[in-house]
Amino acid sequence: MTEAEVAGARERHGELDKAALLDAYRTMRTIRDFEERLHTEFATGEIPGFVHLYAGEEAIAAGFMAHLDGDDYVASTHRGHGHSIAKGCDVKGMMLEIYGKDGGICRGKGGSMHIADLDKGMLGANGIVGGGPPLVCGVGLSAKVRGTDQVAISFTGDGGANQGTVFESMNLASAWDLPVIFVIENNGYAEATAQAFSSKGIDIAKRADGFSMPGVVVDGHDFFAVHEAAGEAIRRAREGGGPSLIECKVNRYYGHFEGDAQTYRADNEVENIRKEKDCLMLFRQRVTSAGLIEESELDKIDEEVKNLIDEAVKEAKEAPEPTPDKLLTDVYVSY
Ligand SMILES: Cc1ncc(C[n+]2csc(CCOP(=O)(O)OP(=O)(O)O)c2C)c(N)n1
Ligand SMILES: [Mg+2]
Repeated sequence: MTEAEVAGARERHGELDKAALLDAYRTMRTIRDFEERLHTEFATGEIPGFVHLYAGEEAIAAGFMAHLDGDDYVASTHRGHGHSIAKGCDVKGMMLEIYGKDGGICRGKGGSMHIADLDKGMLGANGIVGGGPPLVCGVGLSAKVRGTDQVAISFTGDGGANQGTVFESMNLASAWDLPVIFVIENNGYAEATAQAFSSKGIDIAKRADGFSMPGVVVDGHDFFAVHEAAGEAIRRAREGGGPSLIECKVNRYYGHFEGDAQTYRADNEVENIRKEKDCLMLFRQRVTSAGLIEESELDKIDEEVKNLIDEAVKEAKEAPEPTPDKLLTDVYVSY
């Protein structure tokens, strides 16, 4: 990249102005409402398949995606609604998809765990734990060979972080200086297994040392902390400085999947986190106490998002199912 291109990229992804703060809040609020509404609707039995909710982890998706352009890439997980919304996927199209309807973002054939929109750089939610990191090595290599300043971010859970695919990808990304960021969303559990049962007590971020790349831990409830760490890693990747590992410590508000009885969690575990660490609450406190944004401006976003989600659910329920003649379309890229 020339110096002018680097300067341009810096400007594009620089400090948060008021519009960027409002955008970040809207993203987090949209994810929260989307997920809370799915929690209620799933209980009615109308939604097919598995649903894994991202509520509680919104600051991570919003903090990273605030730095991305439309042509940057994201590879997500089975808990992918938040990443998809933050990367700009159509919210109503996602709701239709989760309901398995014809107008869904993948024509109702993917469902919650396969939401993808390649036009938005969203490579997909992914039912394969540890499946995202190899994908970002692929698109990262492509961006490098084509000489663009695109970056690629993979999200992986604390459980997924122990998959061989993740280590292999970090090794290759480092050896080839790929413009890639490996994000670990450490919510303390892999299904019902607490992290202490599957790994020996060190921060996952320290594994970066083994691959000669920077590794940092951030509070995944704090949008500003995530945004800052993300900005540094993404800037480095765009400038040709290679990959990074960022571990975000966070909590999930609901079970592993909808329907999980969560007998493995302490009483009041989630209630206490909601009171003390909720990302929307922390964000609101910070921007209003600093005089950056009025409470009423955030309330207005809350209202607009509520209406959007109401409409999305209503439209998804009323939409037609795919017809049998569509059974064999979209199976292969060309056929
Ligand atoms: C390769 C593979 N192994 C196992 C599973 C079953 N599985 C689905 S989610 C999950 C736990 C993932 O935990 P983590 O990576 O911490 O993500 P979280 O659900 O906490 O977001 C497992 C074992 C899978 N989908 N794919
Ligand atoms: Mg986990």
